[in-house]
Amino acid sequence: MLAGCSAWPEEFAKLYRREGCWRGETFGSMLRERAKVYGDRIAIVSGERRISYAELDARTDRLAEGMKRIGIRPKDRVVVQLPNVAAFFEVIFALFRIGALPVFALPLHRRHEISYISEFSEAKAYIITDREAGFDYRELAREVIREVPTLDHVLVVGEPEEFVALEKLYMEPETGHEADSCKENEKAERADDPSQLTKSKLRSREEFEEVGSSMAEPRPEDVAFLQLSGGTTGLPKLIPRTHDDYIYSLRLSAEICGLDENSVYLAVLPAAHNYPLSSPGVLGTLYAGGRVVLARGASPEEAFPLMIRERVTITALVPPLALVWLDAAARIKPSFPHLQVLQVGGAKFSAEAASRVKSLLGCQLQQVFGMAEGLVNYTRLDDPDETIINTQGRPMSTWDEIRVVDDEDVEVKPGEVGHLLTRGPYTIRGYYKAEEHNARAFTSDGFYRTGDLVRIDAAGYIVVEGRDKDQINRGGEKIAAEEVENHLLAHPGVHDAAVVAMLDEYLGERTCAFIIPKPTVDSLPSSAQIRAFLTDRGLAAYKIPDRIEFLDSFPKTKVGKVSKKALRELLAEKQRC
Ligand code: OOB
Repeated sequence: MLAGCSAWPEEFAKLYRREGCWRGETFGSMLRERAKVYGDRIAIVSGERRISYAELDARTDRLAEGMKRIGIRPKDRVVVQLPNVAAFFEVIFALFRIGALPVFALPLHRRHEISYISEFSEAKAYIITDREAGFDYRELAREVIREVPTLDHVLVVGEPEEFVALEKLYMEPETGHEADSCKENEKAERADDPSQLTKSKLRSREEFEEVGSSMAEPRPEDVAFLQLSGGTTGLPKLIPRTHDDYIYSLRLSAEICGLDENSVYLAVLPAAHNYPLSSPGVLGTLYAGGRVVLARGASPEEAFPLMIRERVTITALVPPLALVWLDAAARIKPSFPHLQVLQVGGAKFSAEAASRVKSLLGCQLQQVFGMAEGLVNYTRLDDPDETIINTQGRPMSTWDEIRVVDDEDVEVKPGEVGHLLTRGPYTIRGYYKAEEHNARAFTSDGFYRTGDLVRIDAAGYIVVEGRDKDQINRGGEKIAAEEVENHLLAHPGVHDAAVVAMLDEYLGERTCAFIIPKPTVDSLPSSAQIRAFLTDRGLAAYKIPDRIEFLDSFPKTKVGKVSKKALRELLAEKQRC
């Protein structure tokens, strides 16, 4: 296994293989197999582009060759920050084929997050799009490469400016000819001289073939990629997922969601999130031989026509988006004759909203309670309405082990609320290079402490009751309070800072920062100044506090720690006024 990752103990690995959870597949072989079976059938629809399985497979191969030519090797880390475009999947499958590891960044991440994960993972390359949603990622790349010495390459989907166009890597090295039959997505300018591809890294064909042939195929037990954790600490944590464990999770997800080659999955959430990637998401749909439709925006105006045109059968939303869709559906009464399942997850979906899904959208609701660390729970499609509306589902695998415990790690009585611990065939045994944190985040026998407070009903279904982790769940986007607090503390006018969740009708939660100003500072910094300061530090916009309150001191717990509970109560009082 990759250095810095925790493998499953051998007896568990044996068990998961014996029980058929881990079947020895890799993502590279999975796509090859699907291309053999489904050849000309469409795998991905992105705007006007329709890419067949065979084409996806062939383009992935060419891209993998191009990446090897510029020096991407097995186990190299490559930060991928792309919106929902077809290149996202060509890139990750190419990296999987090489045995290099995508490190998934979210489109909303900015200098602080990208520099940190690039540096921490010692990434060799950073793959971006040129512009998206009014933001120029090349400008971000310019800042990031100044801070991260390991980054040899910036590859750009679209107009590369001084960087390298990803499209050039699909070309044959000697001729400079594009080896691609799907030309409409290519940019006009192409290098006649392939040595233009990168300043120094392009190898001759001989050298490349020699290096290429010495590269071992990735193995199923190898780490396939690193994903970002929602985080509870000052610095984001990276989650290593293996081919074996991740493919198991998406195979099972596809089964539970009834996917087959006639399924059409609409991806409206950013595909780098674990939920739209694998629950069953894009990868589960490809596993089942279905069709993935990529949406650039999630609004009903964009998504509804696409649902009808592409005969979408399943899609996945976070609760705030589901509310917007339900309101729009109540207004315009659309008809989605093909839609079978609407998944809602990532944050708690209210029973009230859940009960409106079937009548307004004409499909079954499926609640999804999962985490990038592994465990995913689903309500089943044939569950009674009451279960679907009031619970967050049950674990997808019979090999998922669940414990609900009190503060002393003793199991609570059935039906009582406690901390959810879990281990299983697709739940990690440790974060990447985080030994100290792992000792706290996992029990000594390998259970992951999810930080969620849950109860389990008589039928074994989980109801999420709250959270004991220091995190804000802002409509599905996770924010580690400590990370934002550390940035606030760097402000010269801030003496102390505490970030808490603030209840919000639409997003479920927003963030509020309580600040004690430095007594030595003449004038109090304004909320706007503090926000601008955080933005300047390169923090993603969704982490910037929605509300800022100034206090002279913080309420304390009996042991002298800042009482976030008291701060939340204070906030609720202020909200009532
Ligand atoms: C998903 O993954 P993450 O890693 O962004 O966030 C995980 C956390 C959970 O520990 C829980 O606190 C919260 O998000 N959460 C929910 C929930 N789904 C996730 N809380 C209440 N109700 C739900 N339905 O969010 C994720 C990963 C895979 C599938 C679905 C969601």
